[in-house]
Amino acid sequence: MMRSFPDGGRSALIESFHSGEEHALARAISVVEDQAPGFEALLDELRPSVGRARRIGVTGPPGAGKSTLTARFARLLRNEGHRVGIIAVDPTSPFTGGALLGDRIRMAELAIESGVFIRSMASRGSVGGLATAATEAADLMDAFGFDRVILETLGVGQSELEVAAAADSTVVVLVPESGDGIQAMKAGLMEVADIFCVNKADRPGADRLVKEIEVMKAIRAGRTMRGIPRHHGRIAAGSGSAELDVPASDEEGSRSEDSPSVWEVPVLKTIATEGEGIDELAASIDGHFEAMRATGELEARRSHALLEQTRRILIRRAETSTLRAWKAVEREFLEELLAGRMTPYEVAERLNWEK
Ligand SMILES: Nc1nc2c(ncn2[C@@H]2O[C@H](COP(=O)(O)OP(=O)(O)O)[C@@H](O)[C@H]2O)c(=O)[nH]1
Ligand SMILES: [Mg+2]
Repeated sequence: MMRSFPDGGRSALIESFHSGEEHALARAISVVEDQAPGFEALLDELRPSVGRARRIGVTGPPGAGKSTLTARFARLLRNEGHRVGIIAVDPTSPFTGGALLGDRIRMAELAIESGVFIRSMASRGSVGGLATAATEAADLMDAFGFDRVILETLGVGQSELEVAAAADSTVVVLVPESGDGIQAMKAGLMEVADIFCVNKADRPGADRLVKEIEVMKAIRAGRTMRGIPRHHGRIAAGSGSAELDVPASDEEGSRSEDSPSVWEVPVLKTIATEGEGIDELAASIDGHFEAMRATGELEARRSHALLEQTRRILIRRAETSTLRAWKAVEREFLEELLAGRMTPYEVAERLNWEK
């Protein structure tokens, strides 16, 4: 165990964590991100301090202005006296290093100016999935005492979307020049949106995009009324978790279009670079949270997120131990496989440790 905590062991790390030393938070996130030996025990010990932060997901296509918007929003929260942590899931490939650098600089400026804690995470290569790792980083920030945690993630790909969907409130950022709200619908962004933000409203076509989104919302609402639940696709889509769905408090059959329990997803306009519309965005995020709290949706959502996280942890453990065991015997089977004396299925059957 000590091996993974060279600066004095887990209890020392936890001690400096609890006394509010940021380097301990950074270290804890690294331990968790690397899944270093003992990382689960660390999370487990900090667990009693988790659960106070509001989590806000910011997602959308690359270049939509998510980081710019996040930085503005974080500043506003700081001015209101909140302690803010940001997790930027940065999927930028080495081929687009420019954008990555831009992000880093903007974020670094924000960190220095306003004392916002920022952590960027790679989006690939983590066993157990991105959403698990990002949620664990958010748990650490929460336990550390940040009362607002923003998760910025690219709205492309299921695992990135899961990060945003695991938040209490999810803001979907779109821009006029991408032109196509249709694209958003295809990418599954409609399903995760609690608030739409049409950024770069200084560019032509913003009003048209707002209308497009409103139309798609209406189409979706129509579908919802015919019995397709609004939130069931939210986290579960593609993750095979339908069987673990908690009973939804918002069963579609029991609510009507004008019921106060239905959150009307707003479509806001912002110019992030100018800071325009940020107050409205912040008010809307607060409004969403209060509405969820009032209707019991918050509890339902967090219960769902907890089950999802538990399921993912289970799968990660199975994957980790299977891979470790496989690595140990891989060579034994290599020849059999290559010579065609065994099929991959026979190998799998032989190695079925669960039996
Ligand atoms: N004209 C205009 N440019 C913006 C606005 N918001 C962001 N940008 C620019 O769009 C580019 C991408 O922004 P960034 O925040 O990195 O987008 P992200 O990839 O979604 O995080 C940057 O050059 C920003 O300065 C806006 O409201 N109007
Ligand atoms: Mg960004």
